[in-house]
Amino acid sequence: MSDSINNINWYPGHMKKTRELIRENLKMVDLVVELVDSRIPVSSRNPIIDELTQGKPRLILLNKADLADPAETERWKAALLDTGKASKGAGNSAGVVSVLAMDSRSGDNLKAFYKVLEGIQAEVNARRQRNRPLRMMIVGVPNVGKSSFINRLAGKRSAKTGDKPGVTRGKQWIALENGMQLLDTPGILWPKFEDRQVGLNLAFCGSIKDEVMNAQDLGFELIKVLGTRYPDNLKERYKLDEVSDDALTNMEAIATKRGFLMPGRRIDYERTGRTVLDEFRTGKLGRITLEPAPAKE
Ligand SMILES: Nc1nc2c(ncn2[C@@H]2O[C@H](COP(=O)(O)OP(=O)(O)O)[C@@H](O)[C@H]2O)c(=O)[nH]1
Ligand SMILES: [Mg+2]
Repeated sequence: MSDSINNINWYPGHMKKTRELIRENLKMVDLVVELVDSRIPVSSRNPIIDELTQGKPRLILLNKADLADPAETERWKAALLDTGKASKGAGNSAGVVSVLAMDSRSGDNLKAFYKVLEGIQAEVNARRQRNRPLRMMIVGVPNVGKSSFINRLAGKRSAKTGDKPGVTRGKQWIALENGMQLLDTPGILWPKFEDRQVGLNLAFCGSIKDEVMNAQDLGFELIKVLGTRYPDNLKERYKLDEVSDDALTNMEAIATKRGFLMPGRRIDYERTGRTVLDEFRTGKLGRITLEPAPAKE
């Protein structure tokens, strides 16, 4: 289900257009649901999301939680809620109202999501003269799981509703099981490419094309991060006697254990890198969060 959008380069003109489109869509919704990758909650966030959604309550979903370290996800939930509250602007800016872990593949935690929505609906109703179903849109960078999540919500019960008065022509609303409405097209945001580590993190998670770096180098960079953050996972998965401070030593030990050798017993770095990347992405290396939650003050 990978998106062709991943091939898009985000030029300034492109960003401007996307920003305008999201602003237009924002006028029609009561709530923004921002999807983030639990394994890289910083790198998978758009830098201008706070500015873009100002004035709208926002719900952050730490998606792909099934692949992330549960203890880190708990810490991230608290940290993102704190910063979301701190980033509240002046006036009516609502900011982050809730942060939830989510697995869009299994639909795990969907109940909690609906429960939060109902709380927000009650607040919105209290402010309004006339009650009407909550409307929301989903935003996030490519590959974070927007389509998967929408499919989860839409399920079998879903019925696409046609144009409604006051709704821009051509916009489709998906009716959720509780009667609320979801804009069927998510807002696709760009990640912040300025930082090398952000680019690496997105590539580790398969969120940007592998061509940005060959598997040998990218795999090496991942082994470097894992050696510091999750040495036990490396040790266990590849039956290493010990994990070294030196990433190259670890890479060679993995290759040797797996028999990734070429004629003359030369190390096949390419295959080793590809294997570690693949086993990280599919969760075979365990539940891993690459970006640690900030320490509590
Ligand atoms: N393990 C896991 N994979 C997910 C989850 N959500 C999405 N994916 C996978 O991530 C990839 C990108 O998902 P997609 O919904 O196309 O992302 P989009 O670009 O934001 O629409 C697909 O291979 C999905 O199967 C999740 O919660 N857990
Ligand atoms: Mg999609």
